[in-house]
This record gives sequence, structure tokens and C-alpha cells, in this order.
Amino acid sequence: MSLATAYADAARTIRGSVQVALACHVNPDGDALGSMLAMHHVLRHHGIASVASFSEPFQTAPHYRELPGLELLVPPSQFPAEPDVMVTFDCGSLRRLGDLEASARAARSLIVIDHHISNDLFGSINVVDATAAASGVVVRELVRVLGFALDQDAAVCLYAALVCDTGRFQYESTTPAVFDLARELIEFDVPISSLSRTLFEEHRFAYLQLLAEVLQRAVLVAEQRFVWTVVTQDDLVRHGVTLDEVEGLIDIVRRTREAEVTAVLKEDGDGSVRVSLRSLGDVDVCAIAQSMGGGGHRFAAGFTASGPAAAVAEAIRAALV
Ligand SMILES: [Mn+2]
Repeated sequence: MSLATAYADAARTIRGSVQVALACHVNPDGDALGSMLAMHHVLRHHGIASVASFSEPFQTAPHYRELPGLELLVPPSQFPAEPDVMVTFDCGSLRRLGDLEASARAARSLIVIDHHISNDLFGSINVVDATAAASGVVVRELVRVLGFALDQDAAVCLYAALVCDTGRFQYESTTPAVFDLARELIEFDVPISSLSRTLFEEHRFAYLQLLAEVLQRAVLVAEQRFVWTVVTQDDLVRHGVTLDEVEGLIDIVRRTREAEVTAVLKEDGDGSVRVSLRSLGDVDVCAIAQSMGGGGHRFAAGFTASGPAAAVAEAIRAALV
């Protein structure tokens, strides 16, 4: 099926439905939340009932608090068990829906909106454009095919999706089309500056104090161009910081000039260790993550291991040889 056909089929299905159920991946990022909420706003403003949710833990990181419509989300327990039409956002596989996987399996029509090249096309209609910089780009096009107009709330959500997945217009994915869309969106009075501060820059003072300790204990293995550090449960408890808040910490550690590969290990409450990996491109960290039961992209990947953290770091280092 061509992409144009997929857009047309998705639009026809949505227009003809009584209620559309929207879902994004577990632990949603800015693109997942932004693309889903944008569609939620557009459908509501055009008289199509919709419900939007994501899996437990049903909680969004504090830096997404300026996205309009977070209060409209319903917990997964209130999501339809057998939706007539369900749409997924930024989700590469059924498994990534977490608690909402069963609803997706039971849906009469399942529309998949995504931009991951690894998407396994689990929908009955797959609107998957691997050339799109964000799922938000795909949503913008679908809204156009629907013949619906954007509104300010949707524009802010799509702008957030775009800046999050392009790293504020700095990643390779930043094409002329990205700037074209950004230009269209900011016509809706997007609060560019305050959004940028809350999404990327602002942290509670407690986080900065935790960061100081985590950076202090970072280990550079110079001969393997590998830098790693760990966020312990003790750190989180002493500083009153949640795991959600340390999500972006790796972006600071990966600034290390001497390192090709960066790992941040985070101790979860249940004794397991959540590992985030980044590379500059010479090393395929996805392959390392996959060998340890995880996945991701060549440059950014992750997995969950059973601790202790030092042993997990040593296993990563050994995999770099
Ligand atoms: Mn995305």
C-alpha cells in the first residue's frame, strides 16, 4: 500500500467513526505526547469524539507540563477495551503500547501513525513515513488529508513534537520540510521561548545538586572512548528526585569529548538497572542493547538489566572491545 493510499484510508476511517481512541507508547516522549494530543485537539474541534491515553505508569515527565491538553488524557483503565477505530502514535510495535496492547488487538480498525524505520506495521492501516522527522510531521499531513484546520493547541503540541525529535533543529533529521512545518506552526503564536525552557533547560534545584554528584562519579575509560555513570536509588531519595526527571541527564554526560559511547545507568526501585546508551555513530549501540535484551537505534538505545550497576557497566565496556 502506498503512503498516499494509507493517508486516504486513515482519513476516511477517522471521518466515518463515532469515536476514535488514541494511544501512544509507554513512557511517552515529546513526539508521542505532542502528536497524539495534536490529533485529539483537531478531532474534538471538528466534532469527532476522541479519547486519548497511554499505558501505566500513567504519568508524564514534568518538563512536558506546558503541552496543552494533558488534562484531557484518561488513564488506561478508562480506555475502550474494544475500540471501533484506534490510532497509535510514535509506536513501533504492539508491545510498546504496554497496557493498551489488548485494546489494539481488539480494535476493528487500527491506524498506525509513526516514523520509525523499524515499525513492524502492526495496524490495519499503516501511515508510517520513515523520512518524517517526527510522528508529528505525519499527523500534520493526516490533518491536511482530513481537510481539517489546525488550531493553536494542536500547533503547540506539534511544535513540541518537532523540537523534541529534531533536538531543537540540530539532528540530521532537520530537513527544509522541518523548517517549513515549524514556520507554519509558529504562526499560531507558539510560546517558543517558554516551551524551550520547560522542555529542555529548566530543572528543579534538587536535580542540579543530584547532577553534580552523578557527574562527579562518572568514569571515563579513555582507551575505549567510553564514559559512564550511575544514578542510584540513594541519590533519588536523598535529593527527592524521580527517575522521570533524570531522563535527559545522558545528554550532559554525552558531551564528553573523549568519548564515543556514553552510558547512564539508573537504579530502579525494584533492584533492576535501566541503561541508556548513546554513540556518535562509529559504534552501533543498538547491537549492544539488543545483545542485552533491549533495542533502539544505532545512535541511541537502551536495555534493562539486573544489577549491580558496576557489573552492568563492565559488561557494556567488554562489548565495546
Ligand atoms: Mn518520534
